[in-house]
Amino acid sequence: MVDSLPPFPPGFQFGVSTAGYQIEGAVDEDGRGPSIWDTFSHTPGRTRDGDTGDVACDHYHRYAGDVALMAELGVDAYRFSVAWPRIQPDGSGPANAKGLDFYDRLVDALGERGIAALPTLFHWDLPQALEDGGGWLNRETALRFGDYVALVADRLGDRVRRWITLNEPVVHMAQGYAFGGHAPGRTLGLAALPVAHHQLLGHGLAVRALHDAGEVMITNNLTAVIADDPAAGMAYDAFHNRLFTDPVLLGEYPGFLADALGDVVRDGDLDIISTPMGALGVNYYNPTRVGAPAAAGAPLPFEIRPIDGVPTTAFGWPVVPSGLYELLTGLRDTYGDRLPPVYVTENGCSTDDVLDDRFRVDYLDGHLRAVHRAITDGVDVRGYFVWSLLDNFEWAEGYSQRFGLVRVDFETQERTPRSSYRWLRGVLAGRS
Ligand code: IFM
Repeated sequence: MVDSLPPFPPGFQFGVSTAGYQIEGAVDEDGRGPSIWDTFSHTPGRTRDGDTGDVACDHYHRYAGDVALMAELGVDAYRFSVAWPRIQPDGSGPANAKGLDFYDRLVDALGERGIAALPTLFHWDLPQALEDGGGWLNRETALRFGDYVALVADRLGDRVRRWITLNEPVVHMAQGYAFGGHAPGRTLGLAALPVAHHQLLGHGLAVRALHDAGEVMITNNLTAVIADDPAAGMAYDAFHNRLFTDPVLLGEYPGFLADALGDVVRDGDLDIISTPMGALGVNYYNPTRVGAPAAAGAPLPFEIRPIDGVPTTAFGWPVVPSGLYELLTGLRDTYGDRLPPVYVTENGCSTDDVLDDRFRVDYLDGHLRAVHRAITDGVDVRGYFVWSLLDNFEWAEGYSQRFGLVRVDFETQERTPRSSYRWLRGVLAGRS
């Protein structure tokens, strides 16, 4: 039994997060084109047990029931992602009306329940046709992204007032293009760096396309760095965090990364990338401990080390709620008044396949207390979103990692709320 949480400021938003390819299924319906994740998950050996997102949680057909689950939970907002290949099956050209219709229905269903929609415009499911042209290694993809965002804003902008441009560009660059664990499965090492710049350019163009459409933010996976060696710590912080946050908030890249990017960055790009945003999204799961590389001549100036002596999630990720406090106060200390209001747009854990998920309750309780402490100490945090509403397709791990407040039986699609769902419902109902 955990003590009740301290009260959050009036207007603080509680929500849940999901992403298109992880829950929607219906990959061949209503004109949707193939994405890099369809290709990747259908390539033997790429995902655990060969799992794919073909059906996932069948949310495309069951969204109304899922919205009812959110309403019963009592959340203020729902973060989902729009699948680019539903809107532009080939990644360019006019909108596929049926693709937009789905998100139209979803946004209306949310509105009827008084739940604010928070769409993410890119959560890794790039249209395959764009990947065939180089994906995010190609500057053109950023321009195409700006066009696509304008199409979505045109259709949903009358009801959606808050948007996320990109989800976790660092993970998409590192896993998708540098190390190959995610789609599109490229293993370019440091040669993947242009992917960071082109995603950021796409972000900036999206912010401009959304200029009349309310509050816009980018969401990265940020980590608190535990440095065994100061130089290694700074290097890791630059690669993982500042490579993405400095350009959007300060209009510049960290020095050595600016050098590495060279003429990938063209005149005027940083002005576009640093177009003022209304907020910053933070996805936090765990801190990262780094030290100097053991081997001389290692390709990266740091090595990642285990964090001992703390609980770990089913994924093996260390549970350190104070890392979220350090991260939030660190952002304030680094960026000062350049830091816009912050939303924690993802936080959560995978657990064993149980219904009585006390581990998740403790995880969420601890992290919400960390957010509260950061607010008390002056960080302007405006919301917190649990990852995730439902068990879902956890990328290369397929269906083996369960992150849901609600259990999903992937054979029958039955949804069963877990203890954490009831706990959160109690927290939300208890708000004054
Ligand atoms: O499932 C992912 C999500 O798509 C992005 N952030 C981290 C989650 C858990 O790994």
